Amino acid sequence: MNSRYDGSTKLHEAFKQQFLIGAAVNPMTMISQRELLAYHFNSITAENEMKFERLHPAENQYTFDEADRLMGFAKANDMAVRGHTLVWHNQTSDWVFKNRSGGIIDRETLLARMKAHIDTVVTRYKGDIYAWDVVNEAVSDNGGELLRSSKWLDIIGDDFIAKAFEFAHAADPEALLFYNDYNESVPEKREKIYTLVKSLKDKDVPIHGIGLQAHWSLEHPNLDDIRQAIERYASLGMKLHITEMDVSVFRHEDRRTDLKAPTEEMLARQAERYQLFFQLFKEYSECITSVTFWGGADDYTWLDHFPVRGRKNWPFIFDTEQLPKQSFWNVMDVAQS
Ligand code: HAH
Repeated sequence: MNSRYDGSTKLHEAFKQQFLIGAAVNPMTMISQRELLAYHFNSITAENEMKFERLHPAENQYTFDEADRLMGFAKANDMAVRGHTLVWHNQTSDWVFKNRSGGIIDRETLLARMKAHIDTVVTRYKGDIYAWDVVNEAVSDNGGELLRSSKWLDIIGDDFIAKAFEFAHAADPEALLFYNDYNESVPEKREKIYTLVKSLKDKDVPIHGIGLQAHWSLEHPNLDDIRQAIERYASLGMKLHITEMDVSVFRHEDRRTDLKAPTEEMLARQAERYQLFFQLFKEYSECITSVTFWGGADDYTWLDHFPVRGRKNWPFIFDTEQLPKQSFWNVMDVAQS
């Protein structure tokens, strides 16, 4: 047993009465974080490998190799898989919206392409992917506008969202289908997400849950706004998944690039925040059934160099050596309290 993961309590076991504990993975971290992932997590999501552009780069070409490897990793380690994501305005191949001469296609053609994509992908992983982010980030961050402008919206119209859910449900009637978004706890956007999901529900669209991305930071959002978001979404009878959690050590406006490591103050505040978040998740574990981090440990995060080039971030509960931070111990305390 010369492993670092040698019998101490596993995070996912500590929360087995409440929710799954997930991590987003990619082909690199499935190797570099293999032991950590296998030990502490019982659910994974593809950070990028199941996005439209990766799976379906040309109309008659599907590329499933990396996604299949991820499914194999999950199976070998007895993990659940959340699918991410079927319909999104980003990381979607350009061909989808164009005809052979480069012009924009019509509604019926785009719906047929959407259906073909969803059918093929959802059917391939039927029975193995238990939940899908069917539509990602369709709600606008801007003022009065409900839906963000996108090619899906422009070409198909408002019902592109309902259609995506219907196609996914037809392909796998057992899969849990989610609407997933960020800034989910900001009151104005929360109300828009609520309005969208309510309208889907009122039309009997097969939607089962809301994904709260939870890209949070040391001060934002405040706990009360998160609580209100959970309550508001749960009031629609939706299951809730925390889908992409990370806690940036920088404020949104902070642009500094000089830090080589997080300060003690940042780590202490982060640990405090993680404790409060997990207390809240535990309190609402009737409706929250999965908590996924958007990575495994601080050695790799999409927040390195985003949104500030040349700046590293340390948003997780395991450090750059993949060892527990104070945040991890605080989360464990919540599980055992
Ligand atoms: C998420 N968007 C996406 O859902 C996920 O697929 C991606 O890997 C990372 C984050 C969050 C986001 C963004 O990409 C850009 C601006 C705001 C928020």
